[in-house]
Amino acid sequence: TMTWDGYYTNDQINTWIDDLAAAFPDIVTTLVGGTSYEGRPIRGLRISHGEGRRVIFLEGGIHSREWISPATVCFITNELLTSDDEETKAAARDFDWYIFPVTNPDGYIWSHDEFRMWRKNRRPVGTNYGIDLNRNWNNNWLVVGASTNPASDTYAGIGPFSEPETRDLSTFIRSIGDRIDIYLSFHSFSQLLMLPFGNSTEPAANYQEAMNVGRRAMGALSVRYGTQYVTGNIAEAIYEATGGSVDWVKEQLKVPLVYCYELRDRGSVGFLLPTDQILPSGLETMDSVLEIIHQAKRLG
Ligand code: 0X9
Ligand code: ZN
Repeated sequence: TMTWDGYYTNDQINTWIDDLAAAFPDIVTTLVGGTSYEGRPIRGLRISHGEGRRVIFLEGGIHSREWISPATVCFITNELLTSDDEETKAAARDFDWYIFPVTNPDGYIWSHDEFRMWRKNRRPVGTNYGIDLNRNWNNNWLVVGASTNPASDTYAGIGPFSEPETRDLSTFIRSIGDRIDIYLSFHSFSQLLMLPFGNSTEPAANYQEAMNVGRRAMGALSVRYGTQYVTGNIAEAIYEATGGSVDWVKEQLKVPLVYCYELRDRGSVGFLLPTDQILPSGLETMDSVLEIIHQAKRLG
C-alpha cells in the first residue's frame, strides 16, 4: 500500500496495480493501454462495479518529469477504492474508471534513474532522443507550439501518432470513446485547469458549460488549503500548442468534459515538488474531481 510520503517508481506503481487487482478482484481489472518505444507495457486499471457504466478516464505521466501527475492519479485511484467518504464511494460505484498513471514509462524511468528533467519518450532520433508525447496526437499536429527539431523538448515526431505510446493509447481510448463522459489529463506545474483547444481561443462545443464546471471544480479544490487555480482555454491560460491528448479526445471523440490539469506549484519549485505536498495535492485534486462529477450529473 502507498503512503504518499515519496514518489513511486514505475516498478512500484506496477506492483501496486497488481496488489489492487488482488485485493479487489471483483472491481479492479488490470489493463494494458499499449507498449512503449522500449517495449514496456503501458499499464493501468479499471475500477468497475458492473461494466457498462459511463466512463471517467484518467491519464497521468505523459511528461515524465512531472512526478506529481502519476502520484496524484495513484492517490485518486486509492481514494476510489479505500475511502469511507460517501461521495467518493458513490463516484467509484457510478462510473467505470479507466486509469493510466504512467503513460510514458520509458521517460519516467529515465527521469528517475538518469536525468530528473526528462520530458519526452526515449526514441533515438539521430544523435538526439525523444518525442514529446503531448505534441504527437493526430489533431492539428505540428500546427503551433511544437517543434520539428529532435533536440527540442517539444519535438512532435515525424508524423501524427508516430510513437507507439500515443498510437496505442489513442486506439485504446477510441475503443471506449463513446462511453467517456469525463477525460482528465494530469501535468505539472502552474496550477491551471485548461480546456481544449490548444490552437486557438475559438471556443469548443459546450465551451461555456465546461468553463462553468471547471470554475466550480477549482472552487472546490481551493476549499481545503486555499490553493488557487486559474481555469481557461489552453491557448489563453498557458500558450498555443497542438498535438496534445486533450485536443484529440475532444475533437475526435467528442467527449463532453475534457480537462488538462497543471498541478502544483506555481513555479517556485516547479517539477521538483516536495514530497510533503503529494498528500495535500492529492486531497485537493480529489475534491475537484468530485465536483466535476457532481456537475456532470447535474448536466445529465
Ligand atoms: O506543453 C504542454 O504539453 C502542457 N504544459 S507542460 O508544462 N506540462 O508541458 C500543456 C498542454 C496543453 N494542452 C494542449 N496543448 N493540448
Ligand atoms: Zn506536461
